[in-house]
Amino acid sequence: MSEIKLLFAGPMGAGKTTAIRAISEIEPISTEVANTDLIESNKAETTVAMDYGELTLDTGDKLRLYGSPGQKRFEFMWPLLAEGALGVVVLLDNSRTDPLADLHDFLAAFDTQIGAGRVVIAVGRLDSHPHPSLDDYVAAVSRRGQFLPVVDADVRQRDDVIGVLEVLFEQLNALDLGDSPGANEGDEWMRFVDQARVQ
Ligand SMILES: Nc1nc2c(ncn2[C@@H]2O[C@H](COP(=O)(O)OP(=O)(O)OP(=O)(O)O)[C@@H](O)[C@H]2O)c(=O)[nH]1
Ligand SMILES: [Mg+2]
Repeated sequence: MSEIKLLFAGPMGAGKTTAIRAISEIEPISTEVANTDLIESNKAETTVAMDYGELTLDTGDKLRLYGSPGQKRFEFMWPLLAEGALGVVVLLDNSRTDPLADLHDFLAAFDTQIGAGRVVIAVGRLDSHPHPSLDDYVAAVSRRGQFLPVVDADVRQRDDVIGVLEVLFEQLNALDLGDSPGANEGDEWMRFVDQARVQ
């Protein structure tokens, strides 16, 4: 039995709180307050500290799901929340003003985790806002000399969020985890990926 920490990061309104709510088996702990920055994101509430949810696998292994606050003024919290995380999901929102600029901000913020192969990018609202395309994201990542998976997801859909975690775990499975957090969890990743597929 093991406990695995994952972090959902990304800009304001990308859907970190929504994604955790979609898959958590407990009522998520959230720190929402009224959103006063309606220009940045036109939604009623915003996270000011973190989200927390849990997902226990059939094996008994527990995923501890953390979500970061998206507002730039909370940027200092991103590395704190990423500490000890086995993997990071960066959620982007294609309807924002400049999603490729968001991409670069978050690639910079999670440079260490990307270098360690622990990051996946998930882009939302591609159906209503097809540009930039997933290929544009992949090209922007590779121009930086980085490599990581880029997928599309509707974070309101549980299956989509599970699908993003599958991609993350496939990526983690390919790593030689050495002495890092979750070093002995390779088998659990595979089991998780298998389970996730049959759900
Ligand atoms: N129409 C539409 N809405 C979406 C889609 N994906 C996410 N949303 C909505 O976008 C909003 C995302 O809000 P949150 O989950 O609070 O976003 P967040 O990333 O936690 O934002 P902060 O905590 O403020 O950083 C929710 O109202 C979702 O229902 C989509 O594909 N289409
Ligand atoms: Mg939030």
